[in-house]
Amino acid sequence: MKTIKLKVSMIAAAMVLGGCQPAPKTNNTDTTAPDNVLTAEDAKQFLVDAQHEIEKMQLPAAQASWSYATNINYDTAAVDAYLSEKLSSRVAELAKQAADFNQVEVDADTRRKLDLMRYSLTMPPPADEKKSARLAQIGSELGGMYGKGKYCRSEDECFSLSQMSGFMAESRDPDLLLEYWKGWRDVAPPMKAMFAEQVELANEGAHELGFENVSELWRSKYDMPAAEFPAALDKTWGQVKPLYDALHCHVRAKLGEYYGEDVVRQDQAIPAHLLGNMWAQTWGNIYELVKPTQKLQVPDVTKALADKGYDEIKMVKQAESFFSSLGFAPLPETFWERSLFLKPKDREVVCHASAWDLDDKDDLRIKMCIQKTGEEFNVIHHELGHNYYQRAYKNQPLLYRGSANDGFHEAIGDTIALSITPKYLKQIGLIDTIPDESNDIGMLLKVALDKIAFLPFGLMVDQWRWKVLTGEVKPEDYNKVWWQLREHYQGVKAPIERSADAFDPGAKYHVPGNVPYTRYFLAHILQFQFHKALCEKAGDTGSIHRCSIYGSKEAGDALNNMLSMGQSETWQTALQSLTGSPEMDATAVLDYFAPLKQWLDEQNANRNCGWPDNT
Ligand code: X8Z
Ligand code: ZN
Repeated sequence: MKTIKLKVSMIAAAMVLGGCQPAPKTNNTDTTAPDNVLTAEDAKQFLVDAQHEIEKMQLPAAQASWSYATNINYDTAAVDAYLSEKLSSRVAELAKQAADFNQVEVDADTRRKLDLMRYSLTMPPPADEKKSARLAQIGSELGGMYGKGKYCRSEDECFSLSQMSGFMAESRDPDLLLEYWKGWRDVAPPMKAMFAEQVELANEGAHELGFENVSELWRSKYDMPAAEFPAALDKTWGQVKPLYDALHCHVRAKLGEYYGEDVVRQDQAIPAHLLGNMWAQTWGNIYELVKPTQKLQVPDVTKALADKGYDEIKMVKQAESFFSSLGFAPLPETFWERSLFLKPKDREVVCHASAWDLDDKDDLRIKMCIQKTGEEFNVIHHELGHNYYQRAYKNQPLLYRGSANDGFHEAIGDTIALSITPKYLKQIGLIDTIPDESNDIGMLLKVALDKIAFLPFGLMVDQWRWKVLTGEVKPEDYNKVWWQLREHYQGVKAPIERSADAFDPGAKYHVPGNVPYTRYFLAHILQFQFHKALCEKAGDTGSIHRCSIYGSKEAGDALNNMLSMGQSETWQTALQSLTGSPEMDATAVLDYFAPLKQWLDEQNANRNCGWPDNT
């Protein structure tokens, strides 16, 4: 992860990689300005050169990274680590040079670019060559360990994560669920020592860049002081917590009815293996267990895709056509030629879905081991949202080729997926009739099980990581604190005692992959703000949860305007340009789910809600 394009990190979000040309003037080397004093002109020239140099280094690094992620072996690992180290060590040098201009008076645009350069690395390497190479090697190895991870029940019966995710979604046998839950987590203990070493090395790099530690660096990227960012998150979480608590209460009660109250105790956190997802981060797969008792029509997208004969490529084409209906140009031919849509049988790949922009021109790709489910249909929209964002800002200067903040990048495809309503499914022929509004509680509950259940998970991953990165939590307490936070935020607990060497955070892609996670919390709030604003532009005046912006050029134009800004303005300005307000605000979430909240409160009236706070 390092790319400005993120390529290396594979998600679209990230950072600059680095390098630049004739060394920019620094305090030590400048010979043109009197007394070696850096000037605003020097800063501008430095940025021109630096962006040019980085641009040239990025493509090969991204190609090596793609080759590794789509074919994990000894050689691709070596080339990826080599080029990624070259790039990130050069970017780190440039970031330090950018800091030399901290006291120079420059215009706002120059200051923004210099700052973006300083913040661009996720795991900054120390200047020491050996340490920098070791950091790159660890990054590459951890990614490979996760990608290759599997659980073997016996010598000749092994399961991939994709397979086990499918079982977790469908099985209702608690013993089997526990077996997969536990089996997958066995991939992580071997990562722990390397992860701890990586933290040390990257903290050294962050320190050289003038940050206390990597935590401060990560929190510096939000157009506000790093120290104020956690409070902004807490405020938003406070807005949605009553809705989460109501959902949790209902789900726990229904799981208690199904599995027995000895398995799901009604005064405790919910055991993590029963929620239909390997990490208990989205719960939509247990809709059937928690749905209202009255018969409701809720479209089953997985079934509709099968009934209509959709294969993986057709699912992607359908998602593309949504963006086309908004006025976005079709994806390039190379997207179809170079993307990875299916899990290959002959080699190991990193199946975790990602979107790539290799050259900042038109080489867009996704990498996914697509399953033919409604859930994955949403993930395809998510990934394409990254690609369309990347294309919209490709003409910005390199340092502005990014999203307004990383939550924006994660929110775009999800925003589009909020428009996969029954009305839309009927329009594209996936279902035959649109259920009337009396069925809406079912649909709202299904969406909440994914989107509202996700929120505390989206928050806690980096609450854990920030503590790890500041050194507040040491390796011996990694797992203990992970589960304290899981319980505190999510009200979810480990179903069995965890062993002393367990490293459960390592069993979540973004931890070994070093992808900051707060972006997904932000995205889950922002997407409702975007959806509301776009529905207004589209002139859809009905209930917000029934709105689809499919076919609206007005909505498409408004969206494209924000996407094309890239990172050239603060995220608050970008947000205002689309929604009319610069504030991140969960009111749009609460409005969307208002009928469900009322229904949940009625269901929960005589129930015991909540779980013991362990902090
Ligand atoms: O990692 C992703 C995307 C790629 S950026 C598939 N997501 C998070 C996750 O899977 O944990 C999307 C939602 C949360
Ligand atoms: Zn994403």
